[in-house]
Amino acid sequence: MTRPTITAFDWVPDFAQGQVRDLRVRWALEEVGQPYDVRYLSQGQQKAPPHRACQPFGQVPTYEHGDLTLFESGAIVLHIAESHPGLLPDDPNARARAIEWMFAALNTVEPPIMDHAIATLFEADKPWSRPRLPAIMARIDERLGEVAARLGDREWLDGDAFTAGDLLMAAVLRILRGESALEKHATLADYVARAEDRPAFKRAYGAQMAGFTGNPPPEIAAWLKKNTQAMGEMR
Ligand SMILES: N[C@@H](CCC(=O)N[C@@H](CS)C(=O)NCC(=O)O)C(=O)O
Repeated sequence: MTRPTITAFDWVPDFAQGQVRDLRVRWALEEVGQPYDVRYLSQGQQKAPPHRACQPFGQVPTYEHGDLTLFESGAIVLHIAESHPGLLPDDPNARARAIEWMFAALNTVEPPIMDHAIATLFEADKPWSRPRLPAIMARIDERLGEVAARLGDREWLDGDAFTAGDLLMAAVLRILRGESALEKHATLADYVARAEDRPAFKRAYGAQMAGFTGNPPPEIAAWLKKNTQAMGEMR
């Protein structure tokens, strides 16, 4: 039986370690018990033609298995969930609802959380980031309140069974790990903690962290040095 190969970075800044999106794919593979190989890219290689042939946007992760090559972590997690038991319920309606939560995580909840990451990290030094922050925080609060209201006192989004919808929702929410924006929604912070306590998550996280054996290219090291203070001030 051949193993799929995914791509991941050999180095990212500290703030991104444990958050790079190959984690979602590793986690899904761990949940279903599918061993995998990793092809590591150094920073910059993701934009070179060989990787662009697999990932048109020049990003990680990708997934290759047999004659199938996929990009987009959500599509990869869905493919893994559809081709192995364990992450999607058998009941067709429950299965559709789990997929609905996958889309909700990526399409409704993640965008304002990524706006926050852009304002406080990637563009922390830009003049437009600070004025934009209150509106971003308000949108995040609204979205997290809505997810918390639907979760209620359930263990997982659709009841007792952890699904690929929970995997992606927890992966998205944990971008705010340790931030008051998440902590103020105590049931969601607990939900993320429950997800992170799963043995499959711990294996995936450990594997991603162990893969950071590379070094930053000089221009990224210089950018980080220049912007660290601005990032600190925006947090
Ligand atoms: N929607 C894509 C986003 C992928 C993405 O943003 N990848 C980041 C790492 S988490 C990346 O490769 N960034 C480097 C770059 O854009 O050059 C997915 O979910 O796969």
